[in-house]
Amino acid sequence: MINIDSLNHVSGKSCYIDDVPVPSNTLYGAVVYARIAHGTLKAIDYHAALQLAGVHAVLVAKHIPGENQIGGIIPDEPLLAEGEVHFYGQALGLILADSLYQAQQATALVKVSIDPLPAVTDPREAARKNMLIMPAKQLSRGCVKKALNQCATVVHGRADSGGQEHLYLEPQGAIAFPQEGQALRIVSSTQGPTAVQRGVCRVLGIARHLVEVEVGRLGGAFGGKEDQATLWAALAALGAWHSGRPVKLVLSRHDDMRMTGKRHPYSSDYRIGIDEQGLILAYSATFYQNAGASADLSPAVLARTLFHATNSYFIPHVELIGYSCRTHLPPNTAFRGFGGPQGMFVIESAIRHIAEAAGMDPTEIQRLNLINEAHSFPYGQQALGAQAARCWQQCTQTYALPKIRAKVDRYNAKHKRYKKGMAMMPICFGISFTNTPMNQAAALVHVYGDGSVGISTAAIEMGQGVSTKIVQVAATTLGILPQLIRIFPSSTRTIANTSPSAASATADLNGKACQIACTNIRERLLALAAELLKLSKTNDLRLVAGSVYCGDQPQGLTWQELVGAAYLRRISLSEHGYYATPDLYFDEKTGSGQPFAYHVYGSAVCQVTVDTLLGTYQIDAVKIVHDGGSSMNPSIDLGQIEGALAQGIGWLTVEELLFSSDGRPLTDTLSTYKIPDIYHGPKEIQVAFLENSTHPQAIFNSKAVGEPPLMYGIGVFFALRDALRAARPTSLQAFTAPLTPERVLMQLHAP
Ligand code: LUZ
Ligand code: MOS
Repeated sequence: MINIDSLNHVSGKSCYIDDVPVPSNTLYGAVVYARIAHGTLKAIDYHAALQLAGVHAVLVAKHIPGENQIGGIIPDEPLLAEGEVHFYGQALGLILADSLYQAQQATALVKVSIDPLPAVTDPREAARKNMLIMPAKQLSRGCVKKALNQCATVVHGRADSGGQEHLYLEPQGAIAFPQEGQALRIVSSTQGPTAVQRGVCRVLGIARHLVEVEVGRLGGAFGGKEDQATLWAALAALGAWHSGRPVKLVLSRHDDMRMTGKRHPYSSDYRIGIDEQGLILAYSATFYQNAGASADLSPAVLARTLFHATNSYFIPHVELIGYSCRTHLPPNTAFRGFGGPQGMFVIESAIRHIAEAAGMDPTEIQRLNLINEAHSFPYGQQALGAQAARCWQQCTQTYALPKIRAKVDRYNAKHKRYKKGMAMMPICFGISFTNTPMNQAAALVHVYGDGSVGISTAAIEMGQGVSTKIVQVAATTLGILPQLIRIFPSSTRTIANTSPSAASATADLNGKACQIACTNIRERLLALAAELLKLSKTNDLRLVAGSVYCGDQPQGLTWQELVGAAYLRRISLSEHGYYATPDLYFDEKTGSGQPFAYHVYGSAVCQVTVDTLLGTYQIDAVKIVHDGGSSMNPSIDLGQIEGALAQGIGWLTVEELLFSSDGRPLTDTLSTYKIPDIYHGPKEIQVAFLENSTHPQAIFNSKAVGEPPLMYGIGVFFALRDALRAARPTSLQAFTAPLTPERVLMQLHAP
C-alpha cells in the first residue's frame, strides 16, 4: 500500500506546526537564552525590551504560576533558569509580541548578567568530580575476573563516540490557544502529547483535563521531540495563560540547534578476552555518558546502552557499568537507537582490537560468537527466535562475502594511494520501552453511519509511515477498503495517558490497540450479519473488501448496509481498544527479567575506498539482510532502513558536534555541522529481508523497523578503519568517532 501521505507531501499540502492557521490576535514568542554555559544568574533586565513597539510582555521564572520544573524522570530541569545557569542556550525568558520580528528584535534588548563559573564539558571529568545524574547503573553475569584468567588473549582499550544533532526538517514549536475557563488547547510538534500535557500542567499548576494537546503530524523528530518538545509548549502555554491570547512559538533553525539536546556522546573503557578459537569468554565495559545539564531521558538511554552492550553476541561473563555524567551542555536526549548504538560501537571496537592482537579476522570472531536460541542475554531474557546466525548466513551468501574480501585485498595489493576496506556489522535491537509501564497504547475507532471510519491513536506520524500502517491494520481487520479510513490527529482528548511515539514500538503498540478495537466492532457486525442472513453461526462469516462472505461465497450484503442496520438496531459502532505488551517484567535490583517483546536482527556488509593522500573517502556499498519479520509494508520499511542507515553513517563519519572548552556550541549552523548528503551516501545500497521470519508480538508479524537499521552505519566506521589498516598495518588506529576525513588524514599521517 502506498504511503497515504505521499501525495500531500509532494504537493505541499501536508500541514505542519507553522502551517496551522492562527487568529489575528495571536502573540508571537521568542526565547531569551543564556550566552554562557555555567554561572550565577544575577539579573535579567528587560525594561528596554518592553519599550519596543509591539512587545506585549516578557516572562521570566517568577511569572510561573505552578512549578518551575519540566524534568520527566528526575526533577532537575527548570522551565526558565533561576539562580544558576547550566548551559549555553538555556532558556531565561520569553518575549511576547504582536509579530515574530518584533519578538526577535526585543531579545537583543534584554540585559542578562551572569557571573561565570567553570564549565565542565567532558564526561570523564564530570565523573571524577562526582557530578552524576544518578548512582552508577550496573549489569553483570558470571565472573569476568575469573574468565579473563582462562583467556588466550585479553586486550583493553577505549572507545569514544560523538553526539549528533537530530536535524528534523521541522524545528521545534507549539501554539497555545486559550479556551473557555482556565482550559488550554495546545498544538505541538511533539512525539509525546501526554508528556507535553504533563509538563504544561505542572508549570501552570492545573489539572490535566484542562489541557488538550493535539498533534497533526511532525516533519521529523528522531527522538528529539520525545521529551524536548515540552519546553516550547510549556512556554507557549505560559504566554497564553498570562496574556489570554493565543501564543505561537516556533524556533528558528539556529535557535533550535543551540538550545536543544542531542545524541549523548559516550567515552568508554573496555576489556575483552577470547579463547584459542576466538570465542569471547569475558567482556567488561565502563560507559561515561555525557548527559548534559539535566537528566532528561539520560537514565533510560543509559539502561538501553547496557542492554545492547553485547550487540548480537553471546558472552558468558559480562560486567557493565554506566555513569550518567552531568556536564554544562544542553541536556542530551533520545535519538534513534537511544543509547543502543553507543553500546554497540564499543563491543565492535573491542572485537577489532582483540582480532588484531590475536592475528585473527574480526569477521570470524563476530560469526563465532553470534547469539542463538539456546542462549540468553546478560539481562536474563532468553534469545528465543534469535535470527542472528540466519541473517549472517543469508548476508554472507547473498552478497558473496569471501569474494568481496578477496577483491578488497587484491585491490589493496595493487594500489598505493587508494585503499579499500570492508566490515561486517550484525545488529540486535530489543523492541519495547525499557521502562516496562510505558508499553501500553489505546485506539478509538468510530464507524460513521455511511460506513466511513475515523481512527484516533497516540501514534504520531513523523514521516515514518505509521498512519499508513494503522490504516492497513484497520482495513484488514474490518475487511474494508483503505479509502474508507481516516486517521485523526492525535489528541489527549481522544487518547489519554499515552507513551510517546518512540522505541520503534509505535506501530506495534498502537496497531495492536487498533486491531483490538476493530476486531470487536467486526465481531459485533458479523453477529448481526448472521442474524440478517439467517445463518446459525458466525464462524464462516468474513468481511472482505467491504462485502460479507460465507466461506468464499459473497452474501450480497455490503459493509455500508451492515453499518446502517447496526445503527438502526442500536448496536455500538465505536470502540476503544487497549493494548499492553504481555509478559514484560524487569527487576532493577537483580538486573534481570524480560524487558523486550522481541529482538530485531540483521547483518550488513560495508565497503569503502579511502584516498590516503587527501583523507577523503567514498562509501562504495552497504548490503543488508534485515529481519523485518513478515513486513506489512516493504516500501515503507525499506525507506526506514535506508534512512536509518544514512543517519547511522552520518553519526560515525561526518557529523561532528563541537563545543568550546567553556561550553559554547561551535557547530550550531548548517555551514559548520555537516550531515550526509546524497554524495556521501553509499554508491550502492542493497536490502534483502530475512526469509521466513515472524513474531506474534509484532503487529501482523511485521517487526519494528524504526531504529534497528541505524546501527548498520557502525559498520562503515570499521570498514574505513579496515582501509586505514591496509594503508598503515602496524599502527593501532584509535576508536574515535566520528571518523571525519580530517581525522582519517591525521591518523594516516600521525608520527
Ligand atoms: N524511549 C524511551 C525510547 O522512553 N524508552 C526507551 O526504551 C526507548 N527506546 C528507544 C527509543 N526511545
Ligand atoms: Mo526515539 S530515540 O524512539 O524517541
